[in-house]
Amino acid sequence: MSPFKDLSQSTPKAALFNLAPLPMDTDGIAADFQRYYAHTLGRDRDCKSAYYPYKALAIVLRDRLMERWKRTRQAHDEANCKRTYYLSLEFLMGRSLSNAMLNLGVTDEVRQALYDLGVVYEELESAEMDAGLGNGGLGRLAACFLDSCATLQLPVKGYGLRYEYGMFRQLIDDGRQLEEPDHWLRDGNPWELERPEYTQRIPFGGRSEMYTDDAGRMHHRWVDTHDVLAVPYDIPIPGYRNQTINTLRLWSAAATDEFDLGEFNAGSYPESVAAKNSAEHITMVLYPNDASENGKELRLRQQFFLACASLKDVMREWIRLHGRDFSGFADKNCFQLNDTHPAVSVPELMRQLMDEQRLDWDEAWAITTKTMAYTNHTLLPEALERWPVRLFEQLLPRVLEIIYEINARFLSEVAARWPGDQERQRRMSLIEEGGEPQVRMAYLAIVGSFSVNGVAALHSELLKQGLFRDWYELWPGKFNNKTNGVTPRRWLAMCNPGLRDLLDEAIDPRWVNDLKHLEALAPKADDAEFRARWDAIKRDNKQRLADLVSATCRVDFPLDFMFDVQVKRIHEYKRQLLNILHVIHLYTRIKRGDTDVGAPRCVLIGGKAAPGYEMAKLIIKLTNNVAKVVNADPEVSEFLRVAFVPDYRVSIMEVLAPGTDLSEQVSTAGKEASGTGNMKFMMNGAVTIGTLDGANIEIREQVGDENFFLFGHTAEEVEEMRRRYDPNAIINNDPALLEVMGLLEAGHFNQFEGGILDPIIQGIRSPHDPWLTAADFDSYRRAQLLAAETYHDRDRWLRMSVLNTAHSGYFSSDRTIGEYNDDIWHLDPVAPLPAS
Ligand code: 26W
Repeated sequence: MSPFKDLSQSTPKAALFNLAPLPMDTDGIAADFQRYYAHTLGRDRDCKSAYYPYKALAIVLRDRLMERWKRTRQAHDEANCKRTYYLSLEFLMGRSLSNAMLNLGVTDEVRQALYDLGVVYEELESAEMDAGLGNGGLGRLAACFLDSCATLQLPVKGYGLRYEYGMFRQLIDDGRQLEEPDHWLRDGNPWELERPEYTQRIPFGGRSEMYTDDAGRMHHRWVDTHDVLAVPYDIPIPGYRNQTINTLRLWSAAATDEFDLGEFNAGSYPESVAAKNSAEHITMVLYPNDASENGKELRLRQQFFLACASLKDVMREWIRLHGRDFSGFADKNCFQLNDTHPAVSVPELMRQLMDEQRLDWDEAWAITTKTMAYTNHTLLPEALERWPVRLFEQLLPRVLEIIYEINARFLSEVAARWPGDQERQRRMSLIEEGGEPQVRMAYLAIVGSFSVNGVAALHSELLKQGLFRDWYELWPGKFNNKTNGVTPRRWLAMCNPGLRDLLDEAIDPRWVNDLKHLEALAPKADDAEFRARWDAIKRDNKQRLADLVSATCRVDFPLDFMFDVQVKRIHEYKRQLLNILHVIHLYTRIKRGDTDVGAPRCVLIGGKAAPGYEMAKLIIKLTNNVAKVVNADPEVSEFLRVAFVPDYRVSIMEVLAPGTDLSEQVSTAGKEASGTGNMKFMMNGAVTIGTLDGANIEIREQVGDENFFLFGHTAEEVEEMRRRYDPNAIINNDPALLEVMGLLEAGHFNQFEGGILDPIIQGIRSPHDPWLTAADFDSYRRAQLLAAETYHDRDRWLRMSVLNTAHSGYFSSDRTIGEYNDDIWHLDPVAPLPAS
């Protein structure tokens, strides 16, 4: 029998829930830790694993989150407040332990308690697996946003998928990437709370039919479906020291009993039990592609599964609090779509309102278009989602009918506005005609939303002028910009304790909640004593970075070298290749005895390649091959070291950002929507070398031209240049680049691997190279030289470093979320009820 049916005969007294608040002091925490470690987990002195002390501490903190969590939920219910739901296929949460300690305000107490018990905190911290339920920027942004919403006490709930396997683990073998599954839930997840009582049924397949109800009204229904259960798991999202705990609800797929047994006859019992698998496969694994869609059926299943389960969950809550009157629904609910991945929510909300709640089309459409808001995260055409109509027909027949109806009504609006403009109707249709008709998910998201935003100023402008031009002409008021941000809790207070302590002492300690206070650092850049302390902290952080590189790459990074870091997904547009070409250039100079290259430097590159992206994988191989040659040459390694850090992820960035001197943000202008790693580095006092792309532009505006190493063509110049791009002429006219290409072409970095780098060489030399790598080489080389010379001038560099942190306040995700709330969500903050 199902454990969540209401079968209990007992009626618990209020006393059951009347608990004294848990102690937050060292002794109280130590006592609980001991009890969980010895009694709950049953460990004794023979246990040598760091995992169990981690788990015991996680339970200690979870208890303390739990009591505040309930009070937050009750406060939201009682306030009858408007709420926002952040719908995302990815939440890249990383580790939760230190973040829970920091936000609960018990970091010192926990450390003291563990110290008293002889437990080393750092060991226990590293026993936690990263929750890697995302690819990169978009998924980590969702995680930063949840932190800010809780800190601002906004009633925002995240909805996502509980993938059994997160982002693959990257191993490097002979310089090449190998992928290994990330079974992150293997040892259990102390941060989640299963909520089987809120399970939802998700339909797939079947067909759509019409019927007449008792009142003689016609309706549609979706029948003969194969249903899958969606079981929610809740994760607490603590605000910073404010008693608020918001919720991230992740859905896990499970088979219904009838799914396997009803479908098949008694003769095929094993097959029918096996069919259970196909239901559970839906949330088995995160798709590891960022920036190229692959059109797999399972991915569309994931998208609908998230949309349908989340919308049903919101409906259930609405009906619990307001009954079946939907007239106030749009005033109290908002759905923020994280890219087009959950865009099937538009027709699915229509379906639930019409087919399940019996609203008519106009009522349902008014609600949908007043509640949906869409964020775009990329301009790359290959990343724009399109689903074959045929797939929709098989998997979601009733949803497809609704998409057709939305399209028909929309196109008649276009026809009315631009009579006779057939070409425009064809361009704007939600259905792309051609060999295989496709549903254009971005257009579906725009039609169904009242707000469409990009993630940095340039990106939002380019959307209006390019990709969404027709749409901007039709509905200019829908379009807006929300420049990304990152949470200063994780990305400064938690990952950089040295700097945190200095800031607490030097400026208003409320900086953690209001990052604008960092501005007060600016005058201190001129204070020599302050700079010396800044230098000492950076040095400690460089030591931590060097320890990580030594342990994972077997390369030594001397602390007095400039630490030059580029970490992000490997993609041609991000131009890790440009970075490597520059490394090769430095190598050629040093080899020739021309060692006047400014400060010696350690170049670190890290990031995962999508498993099917051969060029990205080759760039990893090239990096490792160059590293091998450079590091093995004693003449060179006096001035230059190179390493590729394997399995780049959130917990690695927590070590890299604080220890970095120079932040590489070198994408082809117009291609990187925003970037968020750039902000993490800046906050931690790194200076950026970058193009005028994404949020780099705003970073430079904030910090000032003189504290930023700018290079490269602008987005406009890039578009202009494409038509007459001649990389071979550029190479022939640039002795430095010619020499680099010469070494590559001579096989200097693939001596016993003949020809393997040819695709890279051909790419650089191709007049059709979309990333214009050769075009930016010379200005990149000059900017790098200036950076290295500047680094030599310790005072100058430290001043720049301080000013970068000082002017990074704008890039707090608290500012970003404040803008989402002011312009799109319009939520009132709600404080949790006081502890009884
Ligand atoms: C359909 C496959 C797919 C999967 C993920 C296509 C596209 C994506 C994302 C849009 C990729 C992504 O993470 N984009 C990044 O989003 C960040 C947060 O806004 C930005 O800072 C980055 O510039 C952008 O590349």
